[in-house]
Amino acid sequence: MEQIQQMLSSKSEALINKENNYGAHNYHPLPVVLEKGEGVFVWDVDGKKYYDFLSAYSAVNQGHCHPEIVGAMVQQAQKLTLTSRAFYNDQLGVYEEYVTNYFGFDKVLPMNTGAEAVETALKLCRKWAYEVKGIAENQAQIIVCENNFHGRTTTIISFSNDETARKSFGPFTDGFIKIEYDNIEALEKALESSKNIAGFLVEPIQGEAGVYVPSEGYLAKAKALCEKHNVLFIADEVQTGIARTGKLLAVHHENVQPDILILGKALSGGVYPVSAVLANNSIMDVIKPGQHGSTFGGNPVAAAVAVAALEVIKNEKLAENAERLGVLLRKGLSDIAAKNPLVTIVRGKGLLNAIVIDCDEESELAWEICLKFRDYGLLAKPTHGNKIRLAPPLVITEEQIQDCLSIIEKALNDFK
Ligand code: IF1
Repeated sequence: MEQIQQMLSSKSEALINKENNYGAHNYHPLPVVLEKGEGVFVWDVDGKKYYDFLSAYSAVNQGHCHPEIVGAMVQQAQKLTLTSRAFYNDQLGVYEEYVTNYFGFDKVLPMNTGAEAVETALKLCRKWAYEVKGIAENQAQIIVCENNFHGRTTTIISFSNDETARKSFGPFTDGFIKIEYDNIEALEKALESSKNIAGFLVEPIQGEAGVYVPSEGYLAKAKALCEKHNVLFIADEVQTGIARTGKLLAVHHENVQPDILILGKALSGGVYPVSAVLANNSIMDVIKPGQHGSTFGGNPVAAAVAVAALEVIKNEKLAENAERLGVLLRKGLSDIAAKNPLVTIVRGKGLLNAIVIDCDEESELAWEICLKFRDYGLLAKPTHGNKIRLAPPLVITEEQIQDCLSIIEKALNDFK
């Protein structure tokens, strides 16, 4: 730690100290203080330039400060920022039409953060279960997966099995059944175990678990089983959605259309908190005035920003770019792994990838490697101790990927 501190400028150190002194200690950031971003790059307060291989946990898919998205935000912010949903505004309907056509659903319910959208989906699912499926009040069960990550609210952590995220935050919310991820038999058994199953909530790729890609066919089979049991298939695409994995949605790799789709993060290109829940009328129409909402959800800035962010995805063919460059990145990482025993596994889809470092989850090694990446001009962060997520903005070029592979190889060689 001493050595790391030495390398920081006094400017960085002063800013880090402010966060330490005046901010709650709910994070342990990599020691780098950023002040500017453009495309795949960010700059620290001393002017040093880095490749961003975290992309704000996949929120900045369109690249930092995309001029069209920022432009839409500035323009709208100068005209009208917030009306609340007590009144109509001239942006929301336009966005709602656009986003529902874009993803192929009848309706959207706009929220702000990913966790709020997950909460919304859970409430929607339960209400559908009571009012359409006919489950007795308060009896609905929702199936979730082990090692899930869906956010930080009290209900969401109720079905997490990350003890760090749960400890001393109870009592928790009932009504969830946890099964093994990527285990279709476990899902079938759970679906058959009770008449009170309302939904199955799943991440198409588990992000927090270290970019765990399920077996081919898992999502399609899971969707078919849900259909058979009249259970809603709820896809949390907050992290995997919006071109990150090489398709517009990760479920599209298996031609699945979820009953409820949850989006966040890149829905705004990372410039503003925008999240959404999409569903068809038979589900969404159970929500009536006054039953759910948010002061900021569906505000005109969010609406304008989201339309611009989704246009960029299409216009710049970012799903195709993620698909093509993802293959290249994993090939390069596998070549590095073949020469360096420190990297035991390379996995991912599109530009959502991870390497697993040959050490246990308590080891500091992956953290040290990320500090070395930083020194060489690339920012990434360990997850679950020994995995490093590698997820650059989707606007990255082939040449830049090669450059980054050289940085990664050089940094890893320092630990050989
Ligand atoms: C943190 C991980 C990423 C998500 C999925 C909902 C949400 C998230 C699939 C909630 C949020 C975040 C939040 C961030 C860390 C992060 C994360 F490492 F935990 F898994 F992205 F990789 N569903 N993911 O991944 O969205 O309320 O945050 O907008 O520090 O909590 P949110």
